[in-house]
Amino acid sequence: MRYLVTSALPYANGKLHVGHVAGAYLPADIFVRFLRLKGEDVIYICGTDEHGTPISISADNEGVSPAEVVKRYHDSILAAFTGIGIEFDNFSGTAREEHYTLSQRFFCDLNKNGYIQSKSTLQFYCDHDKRFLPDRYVEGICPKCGAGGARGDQCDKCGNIYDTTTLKEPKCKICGNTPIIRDTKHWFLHLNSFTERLKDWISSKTYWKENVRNFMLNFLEQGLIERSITRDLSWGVPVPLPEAEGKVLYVWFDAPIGYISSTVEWAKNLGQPERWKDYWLSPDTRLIHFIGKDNIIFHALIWPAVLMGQNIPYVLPYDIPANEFMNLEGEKISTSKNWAIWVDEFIQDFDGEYLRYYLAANAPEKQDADFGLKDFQQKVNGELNNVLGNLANRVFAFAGKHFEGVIEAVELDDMSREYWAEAKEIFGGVAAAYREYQVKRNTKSIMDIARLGNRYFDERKPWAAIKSEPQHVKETLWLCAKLLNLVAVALSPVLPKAMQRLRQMMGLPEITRWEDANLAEAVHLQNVSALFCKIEDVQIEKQLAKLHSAAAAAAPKEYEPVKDSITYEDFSKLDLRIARILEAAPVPKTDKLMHLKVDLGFETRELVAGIAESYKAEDLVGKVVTMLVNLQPRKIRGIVSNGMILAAHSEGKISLVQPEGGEPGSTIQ
Ligand code: B3M
Ligand code: ZN
Repeated sequence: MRYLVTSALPYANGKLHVGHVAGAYLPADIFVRFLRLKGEDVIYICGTDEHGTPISISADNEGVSPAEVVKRYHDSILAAFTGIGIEFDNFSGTAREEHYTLSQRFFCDLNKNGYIQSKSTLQFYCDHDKRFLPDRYVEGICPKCGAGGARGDQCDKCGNIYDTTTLKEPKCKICGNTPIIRDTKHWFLHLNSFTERLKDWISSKTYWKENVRNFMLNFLEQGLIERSITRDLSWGVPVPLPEAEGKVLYVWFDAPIGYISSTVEWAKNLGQPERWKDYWLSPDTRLIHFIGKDNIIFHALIWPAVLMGQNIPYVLPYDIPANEFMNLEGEKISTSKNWAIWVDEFIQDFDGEYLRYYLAANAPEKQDADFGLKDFQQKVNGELNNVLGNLANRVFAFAGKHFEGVIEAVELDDMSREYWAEAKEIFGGVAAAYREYQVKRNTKSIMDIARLGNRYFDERKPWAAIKSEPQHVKETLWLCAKLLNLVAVALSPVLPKAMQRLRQMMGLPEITRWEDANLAEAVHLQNVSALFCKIEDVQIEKQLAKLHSAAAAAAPKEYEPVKDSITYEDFSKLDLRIARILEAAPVPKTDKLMHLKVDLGFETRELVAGIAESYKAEDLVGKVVTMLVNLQPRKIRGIVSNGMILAAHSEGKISLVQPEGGEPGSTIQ
């Protein structure tokens, strides 16, 4: 038997936050590490999801190519994973050539087998930008719940899907104009053809998590509708049909194929290009997709249907452990509101393994969980430090002081044997729970072993027995060493680095097998140091302040609160000059922005000003205006804007501040 483990492909459109890690990545990484210890054949595959409209919208806004956005976030996401010890066998991306070819093959197979039909549909079209506006390119008011920010055919607020033509007050995301509705041809996956097969297949998955299995069975009961799998976009996998020029595959169609293309890439890099088949085409494989609950339909229904419709007998998912969400300080994590803890920043301030521990101990397995910074501190200090760190510390210190760091393997007395039996029983449950993805339960059980160790040490009072009963003390230390080693192995999937260090301090080799938990020979302590450090209150206060100020900075501003008055010194930092406009041209695809070239006397400069709604380009040329010249240059829509023109704003109208006299370059004070 082989295991092929995947985690949802993160969109290459933003940084990684703790909610992502808790849902789809850490649980998978822990599972894979456990299987490896058990000697199972397992590969862990992932990559970035590099298509979809949010990516092309970001690229448009920044004036760069989608490939550039994708590359930046791919690298940032991978670095964050590495920083918290999430190790894939391969981390690819869906904009790679291999992925395009494979996705097109998937489409062709479904098409040949009669599972795809084309038909003409109504879509929003922007007459100003001369393009269709799929998915997030249009925003309006949800016809079902009245929430703003609803997409063309789906509202994120209420989760409803509706007919595009019913969206209220639609606006083009690029230019803000009201789009029109136009006819366009699209290709649809005929999901209903798979209903019976899906029903049988899902019904047989009695071991699936309730939330996934029942949700899917209910969904199937309601009847499956066809799903559009193409879009009018330029960024994506081109639809491989001559009559589909200018159309690409829908991001959710090609994304799961990324699991396969990433495995193909893995095999190639390994120098064994056929190796991927051992996993994807063998009925012996257990394909396990770790995802967040918002991705269930795609993985448990549409993706299996797509696989069933292929000419090649791909394996179907064996299990889909979907996790619930992780909130932050009682509120939903939101990237747009900047209410998130970003992994790359957090691990600058705290050990990445502390984050792993907290997310494991507080995993959103059966219900939504909450990330609380004080709770994080409490778990690190109260459990890692006070329970496990304390046990290691007192045992090592005692053995160092009285036995020169050597803990002999001795015969255990009855009392010690009872403790050992209790610990072994907990340990036995840990292996079974890892197989069932119960990480939260396991961190608790393993801490219970350490707690038991502390209780035992207290009860045995080696400090009182050292003179009179040295054998008793040796037994105590030996059982404590065995318990510490048990914990090291059991907790190593969660805290690979710290547990490896614990073993090193005990003079033991790297943990490679689950059986390493059975300590049989004497321990020679070496390079003993504290296993964990406590988190101070000030660190948490700083973190909370950072979180709130980042969210406040992202919040829309209704009005500017009165600022403190500034000094003359502050004012004198502003280098204000007279400038004459030499050239003006509206920035394409925007309503507000004007690209200007100005004469400053000492040089000519270019800048972007938000005045296009109030001034025509031809009326601007020759105007003498006031300008802030020592502002840091900023890229706006791909143009480097080097300064700022002053203007009065009143009731939506912008009026340039024009001096009565003065030559270009004259200072203004
Ligand atoms: N990128 C959605 C998400 O991050 C999506 C997962 C794809 S898995 C094939 O929620
Ligand atoms: Zn538009």
